[in-house]
Amino acid sequence: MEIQEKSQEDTQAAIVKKNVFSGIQPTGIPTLGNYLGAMRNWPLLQEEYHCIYSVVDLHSLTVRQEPAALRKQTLSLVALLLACGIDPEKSLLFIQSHVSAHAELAWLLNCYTQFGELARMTQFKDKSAKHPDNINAGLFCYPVLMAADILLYQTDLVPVGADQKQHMELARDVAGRFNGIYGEVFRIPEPYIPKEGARVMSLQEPAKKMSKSDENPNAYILLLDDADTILRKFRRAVTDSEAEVVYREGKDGINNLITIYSIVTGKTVPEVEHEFAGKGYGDFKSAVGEAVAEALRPVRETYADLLKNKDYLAEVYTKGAEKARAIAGRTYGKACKKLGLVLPPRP
Ligand code: ATP
Ligand code: LTN
Repeated sequence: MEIQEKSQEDTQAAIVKKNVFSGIQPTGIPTLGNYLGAMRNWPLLQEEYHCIYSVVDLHSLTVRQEPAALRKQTLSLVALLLACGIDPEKSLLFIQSHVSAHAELAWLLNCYTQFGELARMTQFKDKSAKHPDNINAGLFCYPVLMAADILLYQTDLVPVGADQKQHMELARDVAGRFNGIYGEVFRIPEPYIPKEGARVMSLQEPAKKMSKSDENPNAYILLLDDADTILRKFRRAVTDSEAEVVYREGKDGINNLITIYSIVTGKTVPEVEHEFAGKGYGDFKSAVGEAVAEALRPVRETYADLLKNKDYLAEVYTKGAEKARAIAGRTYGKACKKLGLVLPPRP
């Protein structure tokens, strides 16, 4: 009887288990911002949800990449995601270009997305300003490919940083529009943005988000920076002319450091303020640097081990893509059928 009840519970849990999808571009080594805003949360979700994570290499082509570097960064990111705690027995991990349905569905969705909607995207405006000599059609349609990524897996939740909110709104609008014409093809996804760390700021210009493409390397912490580099960058972090470690409007630099310290140590903001009451910024910056270096140490060490085992990495992303292809193919086939495309005969 007990066993029967337990198995019923398991079946119900399986039925209600929600789907999670997220992606990260192989455009370089991820920063502390990518980690605290997104990657750190991915392994935490894998017990409760069906999680699918992807290294979105097609997205990274919207900005010019050096082929050898892209290849290296893609494999390195697979290793880094595993080092952060993604367990391939629990989650799917794959490389976006290995599942052709992403590019295929993006084309269909392009035809249901308006020029005006894409022209409003702030990421498009920022990146066009940054690369005025390469404002390509892929950069413009980037959010549609992201919508395809998410919608292929009937995703409920998308763990991302706050900067992706506008793209999430677009994915929801396009899905709703398609469903409105053709019936329920796509599940409408929700963004899953952490309360803390959703927007980690630059260490040099704390009003700007921390970005791996910043020209000044002191502005960001990379996940693979060694302890000395991390300490040095935090010691150079821009703060203000006061000397009080308190979270208050107008103290962007200190607020950012308090947020980072609070996440990596698990202490609340008042606890952090109390710990550094009466101490100077120098002590505080060193403490933040040490805490971050310590938090990233296991990631760095596991990553180095994983990278030595290329066969294992290949096995993980090959199996991941096989499973992803099966799920994505179902949604893509359904969308094609609804649109009136003649489906090829089954092999
Ligand atoms: P790029 O700088 O190359 O344009 P990016 O770092 O903005 O890239 P991705 O690498 O695709 O973009 O980002 C992966 C995840 O990291 C996304 O969920 C994004 O929201 C999150 N993220 C990026 N920067 C930050 C930040 N400064 N703070 C918090 N989360 C961030
Ligand atoms: N645009 C995202 C990366 C991304 C993504 C996704 C995130 C591409 N496809 C699907 C979540 C779900 C970015 O962070 N720059």
